[in-house]
Amino acid sequence: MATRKKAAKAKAKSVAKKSSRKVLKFKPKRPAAKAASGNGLPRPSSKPWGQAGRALDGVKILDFTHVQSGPTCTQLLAYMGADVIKVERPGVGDITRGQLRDVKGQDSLYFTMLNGSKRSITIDSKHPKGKEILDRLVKQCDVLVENFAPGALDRMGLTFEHINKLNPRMIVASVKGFGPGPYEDCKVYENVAQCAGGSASTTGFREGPPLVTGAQIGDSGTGLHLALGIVSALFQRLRTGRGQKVLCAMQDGVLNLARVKLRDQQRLAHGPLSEYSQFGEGVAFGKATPRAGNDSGGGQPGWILKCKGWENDPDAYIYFITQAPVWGAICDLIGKPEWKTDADFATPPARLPRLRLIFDTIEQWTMTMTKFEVMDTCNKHDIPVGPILSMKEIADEQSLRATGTVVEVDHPGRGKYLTVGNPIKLSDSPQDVRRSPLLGEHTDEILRKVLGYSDKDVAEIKMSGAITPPEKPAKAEAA
Ligand code: CAO
Repeated sequence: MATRKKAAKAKAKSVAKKSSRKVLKFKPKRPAAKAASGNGLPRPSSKPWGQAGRALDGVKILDFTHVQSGPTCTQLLAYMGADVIKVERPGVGDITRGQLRDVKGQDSLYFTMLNGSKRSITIDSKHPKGKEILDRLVKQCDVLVENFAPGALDRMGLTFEHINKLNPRMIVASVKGFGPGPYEDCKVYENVAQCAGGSASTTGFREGPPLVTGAQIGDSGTGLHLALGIVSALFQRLRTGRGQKVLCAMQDGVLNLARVKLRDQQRLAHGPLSEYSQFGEGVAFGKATPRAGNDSGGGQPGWILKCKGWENDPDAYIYFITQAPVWGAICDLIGKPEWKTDADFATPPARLPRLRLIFDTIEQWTMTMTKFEVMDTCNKHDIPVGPILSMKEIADEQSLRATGTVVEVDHPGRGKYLTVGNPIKLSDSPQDVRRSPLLGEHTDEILRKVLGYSDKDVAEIKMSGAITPPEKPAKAEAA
């Protein structure tokens, strides 16, 4: 028995030796591999910061996304340097190309602002030749990202099993409205997710109906979560050598962003939420976390207050937080130094039932200045305030242009437009914010350069109808 074990061990050793010899025979093209340090990782690059490529250089994404949630994710990955190949239906493309159009006949801002830095290929995924091209793409890419309605990818024949068989390293990432459960088959849009994720019931004023927020926390928020899932799966793949499924449900993504309200739901079991204005106003709490208007979500009371010009400017407001450590400075600024020692105002618990009076008094002061003057004055005293910036002010803000958060790009059809660049800044990975592609702009290039099709193959593919819109039926001849 022992000798058999020994023999097996010796055999395994010789196989390992042989295979390692095999590996050694392979000559790396780039000297970087030679530079591996003792822990197997490459030595720190000697290139200047920002000149050693982008964070996701070399990662290929098969982008089957549409509308907003999925495209947000793949656009971020493209900004980080991934080669994002967007697959679109011939002749139609992502439905948002034509939605909310501002320039006749041109791709809408809805589309262009969510699909920058990508390449576009048109493929009919239900055409036999189209399926063949897609299989080739699956073999070539690292990640497939999709946000179709539940089951649509499977109906195209792209089940996880099929993909995994073709390319075991491929990561298959999906956005769906709901995770497994009673609603998993539902189609979901932004506001549905905001409602189902607990955001709407906790947004708005107590006396009014639930409100959705303008920030697209269901779509863009979930896309952002998905991007993190993909990068994590890519990192894990370095160890395991295999891909996996990544799923982000929009309901889950919204709930993750609304978690402080689930915190408050549990606190309710132990008494009223004393930092909510409702507490100070003596209004009883119900069974669920209520809407709290503009009350601050943290423990420090905060309200939105009018500033100079509010009568004509809908955005002449400032968010003002009465943070405890700067209470003395606030009292001095607003001309109420006596509140620093008055027992009714001196401590945070004493102030809670008097928030309306306090904020009304502060507002009398903020109304004497513009929101920017209030900000300048308060900043000197470390008082946390935030001007309510309109989208116009944001579009004109030069510091956002300087950091690449707002970027102007040029489009061959619609001219110059503003887009939101990468809000995540990496010190050694330059940003890659380019205009969105025209429908099918890179079909030829991808077929040849990524998938290796010859001239003859490409001609055949073009004839097959797999990458071109279906012919319009000939008009019936007049009887
Ligand atoms: N070639 C051929 N067919 C294609 C294709 C291509 N390149 N690309 C898409 N299609 C087909 C799909 O296969 C699907 O066909 P079947 O239903 O016959 O299998 C069809 O187009 C429609 O796909 P869909 O159901 O995803 O699109 P929809 O407009 O009906 O629904 C949406 C849109 C967003 C509600 C749904 O995709 C969804 O619930 N997605 C998940 C959640 C999500 O991301 N929501 C956020 C959207 S942003 O507000």
